[in-house]
Amino acid sequence: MERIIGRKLITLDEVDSTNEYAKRIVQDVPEGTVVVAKRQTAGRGRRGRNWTSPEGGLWMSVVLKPPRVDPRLVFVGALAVVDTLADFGIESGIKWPNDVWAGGRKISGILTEGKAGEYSILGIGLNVNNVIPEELRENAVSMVQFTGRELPLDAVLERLLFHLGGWYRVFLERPDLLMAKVRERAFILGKAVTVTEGDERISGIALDILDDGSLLMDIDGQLRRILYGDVSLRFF
Ligand code: BT5
Repeated sequence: MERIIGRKLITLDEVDSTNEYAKRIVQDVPEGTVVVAKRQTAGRGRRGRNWTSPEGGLWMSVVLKPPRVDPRLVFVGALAVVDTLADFGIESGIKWPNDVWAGGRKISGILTEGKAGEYSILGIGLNVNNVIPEELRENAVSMVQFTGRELPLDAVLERLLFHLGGWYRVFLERPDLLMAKVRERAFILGKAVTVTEGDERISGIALDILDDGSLLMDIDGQLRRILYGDVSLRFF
């Protein structure tokens, strides 16, 4: 199968957000187009949160046109990031649903956005050589802090595109296998967590990640399926 992710690459010095840029050009570019920017002036997380994106990190978005909008696309990004980090000798795990953590801190975040029948945008932020600002240092980390030397961004991007291509195919053809791998890579399973879903805070044990991408929790003996939310780990 032809490799679609990265067949067209748009590189920018500065942009508001690669996800926003990708949405603006979606009608004019082929599926698999990748937008990469050296820095973002308005990098975004979920629910309008900020994503700090100075020079030195990898900030990118992939334009995809899958048959339908599927929330499991986020795991294509997470698995590809975990594999990319492993290529550079960094062990990491998936914090359901959209973070990758290494050494107890967040190294990458993924933001998927889609419009049914039109497009899906897979946005990935990966801290590579960028300095983490003071206020995030407790919870965020860059690859360079593990490797001790700066990494060539193009080499990191090359590995990431390679793994994205592979996992995107698995996503399209065998989403059950994609989810099996996510379960293997998820580090929250079996742990006490608090999930914030909208205004609700739900505390319990994270039992499993189901094939539809949702999180199965044990809340005082009751099973509950959480479709999407923010997870924080609790320590007793
Ligand atoms: C995410 O949101 O983790 C998704 C981040 C997606 C960023 C990429 S970069 C390319 C593309 N273009 C965009 O504009 N976005 C995507 P969320 O789960 O809401 O986490 C946001 C939180 O992560 C913030 O509130 C901070 O606490 C923290 N954070 C911000 N910048 C960070 C960084 N560089 N590294 C680690 N944590 C960070």
